[in-house]
Amino acid sequence: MLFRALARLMDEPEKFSQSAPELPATWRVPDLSLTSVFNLSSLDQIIGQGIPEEGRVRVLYKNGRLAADRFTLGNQRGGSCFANHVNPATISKILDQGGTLTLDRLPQIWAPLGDFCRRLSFELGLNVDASSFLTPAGLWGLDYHYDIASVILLQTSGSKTWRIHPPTLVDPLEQQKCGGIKSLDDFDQKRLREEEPFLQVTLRAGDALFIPRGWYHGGVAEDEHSLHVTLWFPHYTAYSLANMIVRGLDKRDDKFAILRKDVGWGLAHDPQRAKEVVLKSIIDVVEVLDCVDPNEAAEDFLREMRNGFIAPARTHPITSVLVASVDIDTPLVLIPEAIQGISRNKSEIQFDLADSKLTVEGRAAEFLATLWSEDSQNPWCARDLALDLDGASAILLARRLISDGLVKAM
Ligand SMILES: O=C(O)CCC(=O)C(=O)O
Ligand SMILES: [Fe+2]
Repeated sequence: MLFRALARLMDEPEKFSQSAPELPATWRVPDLSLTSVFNLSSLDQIIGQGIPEEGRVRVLYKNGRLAADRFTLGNQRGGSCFANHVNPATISKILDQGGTLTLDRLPQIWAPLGDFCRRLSFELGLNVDASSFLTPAGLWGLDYHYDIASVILLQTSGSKTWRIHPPTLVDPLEQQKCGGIKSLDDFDQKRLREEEPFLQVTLRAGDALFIPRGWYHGGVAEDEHSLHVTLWFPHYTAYSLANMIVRGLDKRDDKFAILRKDVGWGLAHDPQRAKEVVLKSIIDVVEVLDCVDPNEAAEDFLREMRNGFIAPARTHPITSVLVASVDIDTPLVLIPEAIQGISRNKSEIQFDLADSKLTVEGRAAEFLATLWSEDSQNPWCARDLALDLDGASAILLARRLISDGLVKAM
């Protein structure tokens, strides 16, 4: 695997790809151009366009999260079809008064970060998501909290000082999110106020900070604003896999029929019978679990996981179809990270994308599969696809690969 994205972020990408560090760590990124992958002018563009809020935009003001209708257009202008769009003028006012602005699921709306995270996901075999946090000078952003994913904070402009404390609950699960300092018990609140942090660090543009899942963190912007991108590295645990496997026990298969039987009425009045029923259910589940085909379960898992990956960038949906922009000799490159996996069926190859599948036949398919397995960025052209295809069909295929976001013209 070539660490084209990860090596921009850290010096030892291979080591990180094998297992994330167990302790918080901070470093300077080797490729400082990463600071422009998402910066203040990116935010200007996104907010200036008045994007739909869609649960993506969070505004934190005076220790609380503002309801979306406080900073969206509502019915003020343009009628209700723009009601959920962010009002840029309101965002300016709130920022001016000290609010923190957070954007989630950023790879879907900011192409340079989308490209970076798609590639990171490919290199790590893990769907990496990203958010941004903007805090005005001298202010706290979020309350102390922990995240349920390990994160890398990449400071892209300004600076923020972080205090990081060890977890109380090690390896928190999805449903064990932290609701901020007020949701913590007295012991943890006191600890965070009084104990020396494990790490205190001021991040400036080009600095990165790794925070393992479960570790408490809180940050205050220094004497200028602070903007950072948080890269989320999800965790898959035996618990989350078990959930998925148990969900799969609803298949219409006789082997699983026992689990569908009613366990009986009147249990609310009969604790002893309730106990017996629970015991029998445990025995039944264990027995049925024994019949689960691990290959099928692994396929379900991969399918579910791949659905969470960032879809290929479809940058030419119009011209790839309507304009003859590709001829037989136009230099093209594959975008390996647009493809999550491949499977073969006779002379067909199925390319699995995050959101769809593409089937290609014959020697053109073999040619593409080889490029993918070599993680190749070498240029080629439609002529290379014209092995058992005529030239016109090879060009059509190339155009389809471009519109599907697997290939780009150089
Ligand atoms: O910037 C902040 O205040 C919060 C950011 C944060 O918690 C994170 O990036 O995980
Ligand atoms: Fe966080």
